[in-house]
Amino acid sequence: MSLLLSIGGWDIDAWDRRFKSFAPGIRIQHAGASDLDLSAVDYGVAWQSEPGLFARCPNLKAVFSLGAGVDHLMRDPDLPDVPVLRIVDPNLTMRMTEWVTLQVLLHHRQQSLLDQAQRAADWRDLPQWSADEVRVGILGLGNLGRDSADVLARLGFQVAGWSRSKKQIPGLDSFAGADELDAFLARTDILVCLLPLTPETVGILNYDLFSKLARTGPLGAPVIINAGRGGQQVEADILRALDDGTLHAASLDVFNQEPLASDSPFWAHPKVYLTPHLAAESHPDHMCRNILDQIAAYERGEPFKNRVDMTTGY
Ligand code: NDP
Ligand code: OXD
Repeated sequence: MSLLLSIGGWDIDAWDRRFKSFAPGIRIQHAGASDLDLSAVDYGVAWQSEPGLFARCPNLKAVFSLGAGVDHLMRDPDLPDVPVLRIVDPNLTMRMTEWVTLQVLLHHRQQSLLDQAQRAADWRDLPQWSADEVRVGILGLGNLGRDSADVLARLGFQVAGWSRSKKQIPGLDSFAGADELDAFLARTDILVCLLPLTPETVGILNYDLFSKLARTGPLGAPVIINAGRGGQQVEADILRALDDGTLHAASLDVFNQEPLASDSPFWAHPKVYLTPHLAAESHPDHMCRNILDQIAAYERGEPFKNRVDMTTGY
C-alpha cells in the first residue's frame, strides 16, 4: 500500500508521522521528492496540491482531500477520473460549530462594544435581547451547516438554511435553490456561509445579496459570517457595505488571497472580526485515521463514503 502526500501550506511532516504511526506498514511518498515512484501510488492525499501530479500516477485508486472543501482539487485541469473523497469527520464538524457559534454570540452579545467599554473602565449598560429574537440564516446545510444550525437552534436562535435541495430538519426552516434565496435573505439577521466553492457560489456574498438581508433585527443591520471560502466573497463589496451601514459587521475566516496581505483593510476595520482560516482545522490525529479507515473499508470491497460529485463540484 502506498500513499502520495501532496500537501501545500501545512506541515507535511506532521501528516507523514501520523500516517506512519497509525499504519507502520504503509509506504509514504512526498510530492516533490526527487526519487518519486509514481507507478506505485495507490492513493493520493492532497491539500493545495500540485496540479497535474495525480494524472501521472497510473495505478491511482482515489484521491483524498485533507479538508472538507475540494475546490483545491477541482482547480486541477488534469485531475484523473478516480473517486475524489472529502473529509467528513466529527472532530472537524465540532470545530466548525464552535467557531460559528462563537461568532454568532460575539455579535449577538455585542462583545466588541463591551471590550471597548472595559478598556475605558466604562460600566456600560447595553441593551440586551435574547436569542429567540434573532434570525440566523445558514447558506449551506451540509455536514457543517446542519450541525451549526442544530446548536444555534438549541441556543434559541430562529434558524433557517439555504441549500440546493430542500431539507426536512425539525426546528429549521429550509429554503432551496435560486427561487427561494431572496425569501431566505429577507428573514435573516445574521448570515452564516458554509457553502463549498463551486462555479455557482463564486462571488455569492456581494453587495446585492447584502442589501436583501433583513434590517429589522435587534442589531439594526445584518451581520455576515463566512467560513466557506474567500472566493465566495466580493471583498470590495463587504467593505462598501460595512462602511455605508448596509452591514453591521462581518466575521471572516477565509479570504480571496491567503495569507491575507498585511496591507488589507480588513485587519484594522472596526466592524470586522477576522480569523486566519482556522475555523475548523484538519487535525492529523483525526484525519489520518479517517482516511486509513476509508482505505481499509474500500480494500475490503466496501464503497467509498463522502465521494465528491464531479458534476456539482462538491
Ligand atoms: P457539504 O458538501 O456537506 O455541504 C454543502 C452544502 O452546500 C449542501 O447543503 C449543499 O446543498 C449546499 N450547496 C452547494 N452548492 C449550492 C448552491 N449552488 N446553492 C445552494 N446550496 C448549495 O459541505 P460541508 O458542510 O462539509 O463543507 C462546506 C464548506 O465549508 C467546504 O466546502 C469548505 O469550503 C468550507 N470549510 C471551511 C473550513 C474553514 O476552516 N474555514 C473548514 C472546513 C470546511 P445540498 O444539501 O442540496 O447538496
Ligand atoms: C477545509 C478547510 O476545507 O480547512 O476543511 O478549509
